[in-house]
Amino acid sequence: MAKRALITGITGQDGYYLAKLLLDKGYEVHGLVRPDHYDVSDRLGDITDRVTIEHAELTDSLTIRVIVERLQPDEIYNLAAPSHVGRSFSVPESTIEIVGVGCLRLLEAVRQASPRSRLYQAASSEMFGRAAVSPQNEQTPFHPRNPYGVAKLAAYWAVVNYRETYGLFACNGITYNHESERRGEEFVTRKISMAAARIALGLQKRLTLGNLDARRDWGFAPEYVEAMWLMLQQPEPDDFVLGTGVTHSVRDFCEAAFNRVNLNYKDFVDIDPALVRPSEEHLLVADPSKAARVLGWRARTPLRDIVAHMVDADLSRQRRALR
Ligand code: G4F
Repeated sequence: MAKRALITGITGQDGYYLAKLLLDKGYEVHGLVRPDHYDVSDRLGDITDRVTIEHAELTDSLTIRVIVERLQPDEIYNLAAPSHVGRSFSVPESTIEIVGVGCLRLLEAVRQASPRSRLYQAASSEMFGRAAVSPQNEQTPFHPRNPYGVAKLAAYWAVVNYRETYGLFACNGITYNHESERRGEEFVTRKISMAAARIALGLQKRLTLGNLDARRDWGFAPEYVEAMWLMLQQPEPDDFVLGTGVTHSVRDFCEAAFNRVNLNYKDFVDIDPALVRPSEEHLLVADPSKAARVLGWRARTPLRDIVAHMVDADLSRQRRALR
């Protein structure tokens, strides 16, 4: 019989790639989306008709429990979150409510109604925040520096507690930044790839950014969902750091993106101090050796190829819109 998976946040970047991966493996895939989100075809594209949509807010424990009880999923992937770190400073309470308590609601639903379901929680490198050491691994102490990181840490500990207290098969994937042509335009990589494409086509004149010296450990999103799946196939539940182990600056990303369209970023980029975050960390880089050793997983695509993939996709999209 086909395995059944429930993905929260299926309309996001990772939700799409994970759903595609699971469908290709023969899973029956259900996706949880907000009740007001009826037409998901703009987000799910070619896989829209292959997934079943379930409607619930992550703030609605009753409906979540009913869905989990009815589906009895083999695997649950909790990817839903307001994932913009900068924005979480203006909405700290709802960030904790959806990310932190939302995860707890799912764990409770599993504990009460479907205890053999395996659960993956999308944890984040933002939990390390002011990291004492670099690179970070599964033993590195946490010190989140923004509401998003605090909320992800609450969810992380809820997962660990339900695993240790109730014996649930629940795992945290502590992911560093992972990008693709499906990344939201509010994130810096997509903002840059889109701007490079639009400027090359004469559709935009300038690009305004914050801190060009901020460094990130950027990987390729389709590879990260493979690790999520692998984590739930192990004999024992565990937590894993998922990243490339290499950092680049926002400036490096800009340079590569504009080079791709034969332009120099220096001629087009403006800096707006308002886009610089209240507390920025510069040391976040993964030590993904445990994932390599236990899961056999490695990030494979170098940044220049990720940039090329994103800029080329945005060029094609913009050209199609012009026709
Ligand atoms: O693309 P970003 O907004 O991603 P950020 O904050 O690192 O968060 C992403 O990765 C985390 C780790 O996986 C996730 F937990 C989180 O959900 C999200 O997926 O910003 C990257 C860097 C930051 O240092 C930011 O200050 O780019 C810098 N930056 C510079 N100018 C900018 C801009 N970021 C944005 N969004 N927009 C700018 O104009």
